[in-house]
Amino acid sequence: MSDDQDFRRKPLTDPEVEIRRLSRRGFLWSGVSIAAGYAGYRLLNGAPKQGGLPVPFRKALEWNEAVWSSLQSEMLPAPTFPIEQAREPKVNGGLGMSDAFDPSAWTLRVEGLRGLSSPLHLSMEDIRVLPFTRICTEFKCVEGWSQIVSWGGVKLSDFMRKFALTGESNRYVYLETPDAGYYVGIDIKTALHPQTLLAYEMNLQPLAVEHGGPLRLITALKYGYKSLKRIGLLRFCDERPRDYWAENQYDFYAGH
Ligand SMILES: Nc1nc2c(c(=O)[nH]1)N[C@H]1C(S)=C(S)[C@@H](COP(=O)(O)O)O[C@H]1N2
Ligand SMILES: [Mo]
Repeated sequence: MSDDQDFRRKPLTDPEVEIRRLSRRGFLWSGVSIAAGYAGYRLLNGAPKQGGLPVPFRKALEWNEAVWSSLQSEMLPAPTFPIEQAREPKVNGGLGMSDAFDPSAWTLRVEGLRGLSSPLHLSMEDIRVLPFTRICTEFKCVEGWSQIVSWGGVKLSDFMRKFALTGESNRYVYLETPDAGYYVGIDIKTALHPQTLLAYEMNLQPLAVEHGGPLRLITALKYGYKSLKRIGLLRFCDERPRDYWAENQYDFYAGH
């Protein structure tokens, strides 16, 4: 006879009896855990201290750090290439790229950084004075083409450090074109990654309007659809923001 036949034969218990039995057991267990908690507290209180923390807490902290760094290591840098291999990518994706756009009148609106009571409006001059970074990585479109491209600009992490604030406690960044026709959300780890730039240079030239000039996002870890061209708004937020392609059944994280 197989086990599951055996199981089916087992008489059903009256649900009320079963509930009473379980709650009595629950009550006993709660007594046990209060006692265990108190014993644990006594132990902790008497525990040797290391760096101002009782050792068990210190261990938990170390464990947290190990988990965190293993999460970080999932975000290894994308491979880089010699700049001689860089070529112009094709112009792809015109969402939010309306004709009526005057790059000389452009400003970047920044909202939601902690400690920021009203939005910032930044010009390209404000952005050009920030530390400059250039990366040469493979730009991959989910449609199946890729191209080695060099990008220059300011790391989003440097930008965040400069403007404030404790943006790192926000969980997401939301970006939108000036006409709100295209919009993207990225998680904070991607935002802080050293290969995530606010780019204004492509292949050593000023970023052309059709490639997202004056300022676009570049994230080397993600498919091209996350790299929003023509940023009008940058908003730091706690909830996962809207995302054009995630709303159209593509992966929000878009890793490749
Ligand atoms: N504003 C805007 N940004 C966008 C898109 C778009 O349609 N509109 N398409 C994305 C996609 S799918 C890709 S592959 C890249 C292409 O960038 P490129 O035109 O500079 O090659 O831009 C991304 N950023
Ligand atoms: Mo793409």
